[in-house]
Amino acid sequence: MRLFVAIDLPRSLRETLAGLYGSLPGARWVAPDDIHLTLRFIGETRPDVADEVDYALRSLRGRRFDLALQQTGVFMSAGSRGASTLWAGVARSEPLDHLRCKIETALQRVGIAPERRRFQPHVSLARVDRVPDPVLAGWMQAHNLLRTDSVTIDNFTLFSSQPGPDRPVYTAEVDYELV
Ligand code: 3AM
Repeated sequence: MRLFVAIDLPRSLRETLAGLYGSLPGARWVAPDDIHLTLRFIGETRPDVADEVDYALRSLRGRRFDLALQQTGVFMSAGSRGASTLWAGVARSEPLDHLRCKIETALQRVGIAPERRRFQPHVSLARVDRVPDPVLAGWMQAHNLLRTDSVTIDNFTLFSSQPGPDRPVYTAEVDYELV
């Protein structure tokens, strides 16, 4: 199974973000129920290793923290390797980095290969490869000052991802409490 660890955003934040939907013709928006903040992509995992991952994450003692979204940005796709992604940024915070480090350590302890890429906390909002550049630039300018209220994050989640007919299907497998 294909796994990733993420924060399943509280409904209030998802509703704020879903309020943007429809404002950018041609964008393919992430379904509001699927909006999340990825902490660590794990990838294809054997069932026995998935059990170990679950045990490692269960044993981790993480602290709850406040989270706010700010600004928008775009990851441009490299060639044909994927659609450009419009995202909402996450205010960098020590507790978020700390949680991310604890997850990384827990995963490496059960043999998951280290993550070499820099952590760029973001919430993917839409694929925008079909949006003309000037239209996207205008939208970004109008929404660059996006700010959401701060919400308390008191758990994180192990998700599985399966290919669906037109988009991946994300399933929350296990929630882990932050204290
Ligand atoms: O949270 P976002 O949408 O940024 O792009 C995928 C999604 O990120 C990413 O993992 C999240 C849940 O699927 N993802 C998918 N395949 C990946 C890969 N091979 C990947 N991230 C890194 N490497």
